[in-house]
Amino acid sequence: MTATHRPRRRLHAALTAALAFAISACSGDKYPNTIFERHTEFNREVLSIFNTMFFWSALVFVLVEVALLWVLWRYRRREGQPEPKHVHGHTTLEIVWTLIPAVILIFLAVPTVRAIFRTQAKAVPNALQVQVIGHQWWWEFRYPQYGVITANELYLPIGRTVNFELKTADVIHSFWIPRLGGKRDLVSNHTNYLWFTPDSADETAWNGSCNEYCGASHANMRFRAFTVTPAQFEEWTAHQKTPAAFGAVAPATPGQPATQPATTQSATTQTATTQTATTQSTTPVTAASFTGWPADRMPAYTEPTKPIPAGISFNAQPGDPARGQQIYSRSACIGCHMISGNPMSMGQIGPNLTHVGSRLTIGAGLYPNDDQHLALWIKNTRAMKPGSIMPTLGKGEYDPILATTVTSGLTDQEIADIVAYLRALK
Ligand code: HEC
Ligand SMILES: [Cu+2]
Repeated sequence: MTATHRPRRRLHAALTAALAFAISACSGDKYPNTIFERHTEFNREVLSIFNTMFFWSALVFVLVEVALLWVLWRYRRREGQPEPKHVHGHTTLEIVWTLIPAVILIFLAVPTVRAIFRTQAKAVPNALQVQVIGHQWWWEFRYPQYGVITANELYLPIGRTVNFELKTADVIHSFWIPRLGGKRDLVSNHTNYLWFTPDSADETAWNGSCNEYCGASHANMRFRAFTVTPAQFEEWTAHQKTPAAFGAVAPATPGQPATQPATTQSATTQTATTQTATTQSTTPVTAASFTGWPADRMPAYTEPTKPIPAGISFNAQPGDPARGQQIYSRSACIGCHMISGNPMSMGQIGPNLTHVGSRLTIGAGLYPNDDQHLALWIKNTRAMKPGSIMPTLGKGEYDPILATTVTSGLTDQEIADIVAYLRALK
């Protein structure tokens, strides 16, 4: 007897251990995308619906299993017993077991539907408005009350209700920050709403992602959300509103052409402070103000982990930002990207690059924003991110979508200069 039962006992022990592991997965920073948290009224509500569902499902499970076991035991086969009477159908029983699940479903549906309506109803009047626009395969965030447009990095003040207006520029996407709230779809030709208040959140970074399959780089359509203090948020928006931090040009006054950027100045003489002083920004940024989440305070779970694809390399001297600005301003970039303060760069197709140097990631959270990744990104975007709308621009690189080699593209040195320019756009 013992010999045949031991394997089964081991199986039970293994299953119990697996279950314990699965349950322990429900909490803590080790599971950075858990939904079992209570940082906003939205995820408190989701958690309470989850608990309600879990309670009713567990109850049904236990009752059904007990009834099953009882029937198995009570009506087990006995020696010398006559064959049992065959029956078919029992109207009362069937009505009862149809009604009970229906009642249970009502118990589940009412709080669920109520939560859906509540979270997409009008938010409180002083809520922070954020327009979220999904693009293949990146996120645009607009703060209309502050005149700020940015991409892939969302800043939220702790304690203030944020009202998201969810739209898409192309196909259906879905917005989700698992530990704060969502997910809700971005539907073509339709606006969805969602609001929540990060009222018990720390100052930290959170992962966000697209959760509705949207094409080749759906899995590469991520973002980061940062919850910051209200004071930091005000500083951040004030900084984001200013024109580019490098080589900005005063907007043309009627009848007068825009002044030319100081591209002849050597990069080394252009310190950040003189640049800030020469731009026409209305809100000068002091060195002490908060201009973005510090890279050294990124929690490990928000660090990009994607390795650089094989077969792409880069070799150049350190770039010059002033030369980079000139090359950028006469390249295809300006047709797709906006840099406020650079009147050549008015494109609307790709992410706004006005303060790209202050972002911690590029390519919708895919890679860290450093010289090497930025250079490789510009050199062969489509190798770095499959399907990308941004074309491969490096001379001699193979563009996998056009299936041709780029002959009149940018050299590594030109790319290094552009990188120096973009990195200076803090
Ligand atoms: C045809 C339009 C197009 C052109 C031309 C183009 N880009 Fe892009 N760019 C995009 C799009 C679209 C994205 C977003 C790609 C993604 O993440 O899927 C992007 C992303 C980027 C990013 C990453 C931004 C971020 O925050 O993630 C940088 C940097 C960038 N482009 C720089 C350049 C430079 C420099 C040039 C010129 C040498 C250029 N782009 C030319 C469309 C374009
Ligand atoms: Cu998407």
